[in-house]
Amino acid sequence: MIRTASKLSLWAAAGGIVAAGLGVVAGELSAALMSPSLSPVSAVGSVVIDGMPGPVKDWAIGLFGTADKAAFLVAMSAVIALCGAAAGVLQLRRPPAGAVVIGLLGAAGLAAVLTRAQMSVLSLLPPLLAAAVGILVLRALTTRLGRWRDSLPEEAGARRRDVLMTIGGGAAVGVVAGALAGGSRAGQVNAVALRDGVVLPAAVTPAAPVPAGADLGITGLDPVITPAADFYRIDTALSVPLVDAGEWTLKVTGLVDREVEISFAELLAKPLQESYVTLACVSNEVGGSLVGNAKWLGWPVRNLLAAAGVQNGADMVLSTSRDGWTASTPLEALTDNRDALLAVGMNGEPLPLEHGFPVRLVVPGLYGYVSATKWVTELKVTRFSDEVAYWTQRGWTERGPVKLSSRIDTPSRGASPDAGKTTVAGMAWAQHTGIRGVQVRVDDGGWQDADLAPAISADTWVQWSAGVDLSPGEHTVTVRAIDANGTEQDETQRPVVPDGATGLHTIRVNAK
Ligand SMILES: Nc1nc2c(c(=O)[nH]1)N[C@H]1C(S)=C(S)[C@@H](COP(=O)(O)O)O[C@H]1N2
Ligand SMILES: [Mo]
Repeated sequence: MIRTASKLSLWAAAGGIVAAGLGVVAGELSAALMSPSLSPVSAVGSVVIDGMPGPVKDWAIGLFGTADKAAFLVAMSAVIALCGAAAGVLQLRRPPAGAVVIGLLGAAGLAAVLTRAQMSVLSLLPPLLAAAVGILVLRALTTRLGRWRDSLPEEAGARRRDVLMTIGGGAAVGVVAGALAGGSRAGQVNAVALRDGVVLPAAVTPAAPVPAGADLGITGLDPVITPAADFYRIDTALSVPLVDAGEWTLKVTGLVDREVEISFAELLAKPLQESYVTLACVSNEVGGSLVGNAKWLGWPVRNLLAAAGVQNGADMVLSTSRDGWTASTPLEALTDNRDALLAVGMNGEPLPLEHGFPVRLVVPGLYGYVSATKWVTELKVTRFSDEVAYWTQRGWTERGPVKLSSRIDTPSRGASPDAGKTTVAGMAWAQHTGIRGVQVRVDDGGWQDADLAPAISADTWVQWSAGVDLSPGEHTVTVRAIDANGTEQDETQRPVVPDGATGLHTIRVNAK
């Protein structure tokens, strides 16, 4: 007889994983139907993300880049599977300890849902359902395992098949229902369809045409206008907030003469304008790719603020997203002549869902974490001394002007270009100031001027290229930028925390 305790424990662990998995799937599937904007898993994930110490999150973003969410979900699945395995073993040995573990998982889901901005009565049911399904399946499985353990030799085979069928069947149901949950979330949420139905009006004030030659067309160099599909994505939203544009409104509250509220249709009816603005993330390392340039269509925020009547004493606007995330933007940056936009369009299309559909903020010259609120629903006029935004609570500075920066795109790091004349090219940016010059240096040689492509505007990055002479062997190539005021890029190496990295981008190449 091989019905040893350890073998039974393995089966119990497998059964526990299936039970936990079915519970999760039940929760997600019911959430997809009842509360698409908030599921138990996304709620727990958001709580963990919000509570993560800044450096850990920073490390994760640095390590996984924009795949941070996928990596996080894998880690979460592993934790749930471990809890499930433990629940299975416990339930077999000391019932109802396993059921209690599953119940606690459900309670964690419920508690997490309760903390979220999108919470509704309907969003409370899925975690309860998840726990109920998990516990029922766990009990059914351990009952069968117990029968197998206690069976007479002649019925052991049948009992064993019973266990196998239940675990296998449960796993199959889980996979199918899981796929359904994923599919129904995508299918049923009308934000996708609604976005397809949005027709943006033409800009009353179109962007000035992109100057000829703004894109040097060099292989390996990022395009000067970033396609939306390639645009970096950074946010704390584990699942993209799906906002119905027909129901969306933006409220202006706080230190204003009168609160105002604007709908999407009303916003589209305003005289919209278009401009190219380069967005950058404060977490971008020197030489990194968390920066992109797009043509944004929108209405200047200052018009909406003027309609509300900003009161004296205010110096900040706290913008809030549908999912509760906040940014603190200096009032001045939203009201001065830089044309901070309530953006509805990106590169001629409605905003992609993951870039803030239906409306986001775009403020030239400021890092995204203090300005670029996606899925924006409220602008609260306030003071820096009264309100603290999401990332400032986690150690980042309350104001985040973009730092003068430059990057080498080609040759790529560690490349082996042909010795002799080699083209080096990259990007440089100093949003809302503009770039005056870019210089490159080979090894410890002198600085050599690069050729600048014509800039689209002072709010966008510029491409540059330079021909350098490389003798055969190892070399470093370094770039620095000079902004329109004549300020040279800061050479001191500083980390991204608390207000953006500094230092020069250097690549190592081996000329052949
Ligand atoms: N709602 C919401 N908006 C957000 C964020 C977020 O986490 N949630 N992240 C900000 C940060 S840190 C950056 S860098 C930009 C990135 O915008 P993108 O994803 O469209 O490139 O969005 C900003 N807007
Ligand atoms: Mo960011």
